[in-house]
Amino acid sequence: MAEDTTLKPKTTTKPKLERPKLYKVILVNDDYTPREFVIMVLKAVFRMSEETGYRVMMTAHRMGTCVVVVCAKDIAETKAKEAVDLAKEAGYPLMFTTEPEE
Ligand code: TYC
Repeated sequence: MAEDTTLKPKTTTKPKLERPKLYKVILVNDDYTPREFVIMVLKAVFRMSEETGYRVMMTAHRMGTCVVVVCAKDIAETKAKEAVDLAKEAGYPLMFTTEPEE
């Protein structure tokens, strides 16, 4: 019967898509890579200005590490590899690592 029809409130919810985790690219200090080379890599791979590159390089030089950029995992890994490859080609031990943001 039509009178028995009860209208139920819609209780289904759209499954929420998890926001993809962001990753940090981290510049690691060493005793051998020239300062100018570090700045060149930061400018070439991470599109930094001379001034920002200098500041990031000096932060890693003084503190041991410096976060270069925070971005999607695949981009972080590609950029870190590009930067490390440039250093390897030039014979420097310069390291960039990636890690998930908290
Ligand atoms: N410590 C290096 C030097 O004195 C310069 C340098 C800075 C190297 C930052 C790596 O991530 C780095 N020549």
